[in-house]
Amino acid sequence: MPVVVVLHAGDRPSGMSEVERAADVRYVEADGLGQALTDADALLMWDFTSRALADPELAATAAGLDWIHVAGAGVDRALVPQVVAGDVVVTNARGVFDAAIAEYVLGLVLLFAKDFPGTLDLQRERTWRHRETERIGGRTALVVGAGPIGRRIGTLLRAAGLRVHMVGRGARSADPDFGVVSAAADLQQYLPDADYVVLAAPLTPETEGMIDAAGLARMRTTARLINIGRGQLVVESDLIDALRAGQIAGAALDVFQTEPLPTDSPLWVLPGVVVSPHMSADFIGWLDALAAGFVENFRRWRAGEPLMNVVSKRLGYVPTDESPTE
Ligand code: OXD
Repeated sequence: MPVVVVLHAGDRPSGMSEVERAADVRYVEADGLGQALTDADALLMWDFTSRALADPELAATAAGLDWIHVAGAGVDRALVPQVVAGDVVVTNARGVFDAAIAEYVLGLVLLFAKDFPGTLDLQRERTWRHRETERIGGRTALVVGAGPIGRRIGTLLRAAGLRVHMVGRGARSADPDFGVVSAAADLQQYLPDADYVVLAAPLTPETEGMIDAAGLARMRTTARLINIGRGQLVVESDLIDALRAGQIAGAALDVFQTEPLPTDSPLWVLPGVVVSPHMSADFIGWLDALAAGFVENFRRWRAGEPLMNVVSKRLGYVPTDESPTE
């Protein structure tokens, strides 16, 4: 029987009976990972936020496995140098989250434009204060990340009347859904045109810190930044400075450099900032959907069939027809 290690943070996946019948499944938290992995064949990173593989010894063992499945979209925690260099195949949960995240982002755009937080504050005070609110129709959203999540965000925002400018790894002029997709290398030049800058890119060496003081200075003073990708896409201290200086109007942040966001972070209380606890993807039923994706991939792995959602370890995400590799 193959040995499958499930790394979790206290909440085991359900719906694993098929896997348990066909494999020796070891459920462990980070402190038990080293021992569990010694003779293992596969690892399910059910806790996709775990930094356990930052440990070089564990990373070397993981690199010698046959397969690592990450129960999440972002694989940045799994792609440590040893894993990238090794032969181990890495897969993820691509596709599970696209619609939920897109809905969440549309909600944030509406929250800002229609000032729902202001309405709730006034309601709490029993104050009747009429205000005018912004239209979203005709506003421009710059969506950074042209993978399935970014594309679904772009599609939904466009359906809601926004003008959408997509930015991906490489530029292209004949994208089937968006026509033009611009290159992330030219991001700085597009920032001044955007009312909403939405970060939906994977965290890779190329995207880390892509929004810094220089980029924030190029954004409109009325613009809002929405980050549902990874905290490290933004230089958080630069963002705090920009918000304090009124260089941008606000930010909706679902991800942070340190999670949970420390209680003394100024982001909790800065005006115009919406803080949420890394939940944009987590629709009711997401855990079952994640487990089902793993079980299907396990079936394929046992049957020697091609796995779903194989990550390019060089790129840091699953390439698709619409996300060119160059
Ligand atoms: C993910 C996430 O990567 O939810 O899946 O951030």
